[in-house]
Amino acid sequence: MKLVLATANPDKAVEIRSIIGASVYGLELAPRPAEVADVVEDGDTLEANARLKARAIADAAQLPALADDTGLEIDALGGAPGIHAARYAGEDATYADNVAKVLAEMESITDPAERRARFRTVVMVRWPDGREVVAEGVVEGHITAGPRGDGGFGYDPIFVPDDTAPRSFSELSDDEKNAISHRGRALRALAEALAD
Ligand code: ITT
Repeated sequence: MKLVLATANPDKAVEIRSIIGASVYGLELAPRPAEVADVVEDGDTLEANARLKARAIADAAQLPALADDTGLEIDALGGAPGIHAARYAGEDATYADNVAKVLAEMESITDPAERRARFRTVVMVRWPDGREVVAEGVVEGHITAGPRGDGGFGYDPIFVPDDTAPRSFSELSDDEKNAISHRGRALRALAEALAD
């Protein structure tokens, strides 16, 4: 089976390759075609945004495309940043800008029980003819008081999964993160659905 990766985020691409490579035997994953313009992610849900990315890449490559859309839901912020995780601190925000904004907004909340959050990923394979297979993965945890660890990307330094507390995602090895992460869970569920 040959799939084209829809993500333009190289950090996500590394994780997707590692997880799906271990879950689907004989899978060939082609890189995102360089000539495809950035996809405007203006859907209202993770699934809608995954579909926008998968459709654009499947149409351009005329091959089935694998897309992932991920959100971080923080209860104390009413579910924000949610589907707006990439640009939470503004259009050209860096990972550090987004992390700083979340920490500033949560500064007054000191009880970890009131800092509950979860990552949610929707993954999709979409064929050029419109057929789709969709799966979701969630990991529950809390937001730290400050960044911890050097690994991972995005909000990893401030997210502690319940499964590995007190270590943040950034304090885990790549394999440890993939074994419990939103993306790992979503992609393994997708692999099962594809096998069916
Ligand atoms: P593509 O749309 O091109 O795939 P993106 O970076 O916009 O890349 P998402 O919309 O899925 O991807 O993710 C939004 C942001 O959420 C992303 O830029 C990171 O800041 C953050 N994020 C996603 N996955 C993450 C993870 O596993 N750990 C920490 N932060 C993550």
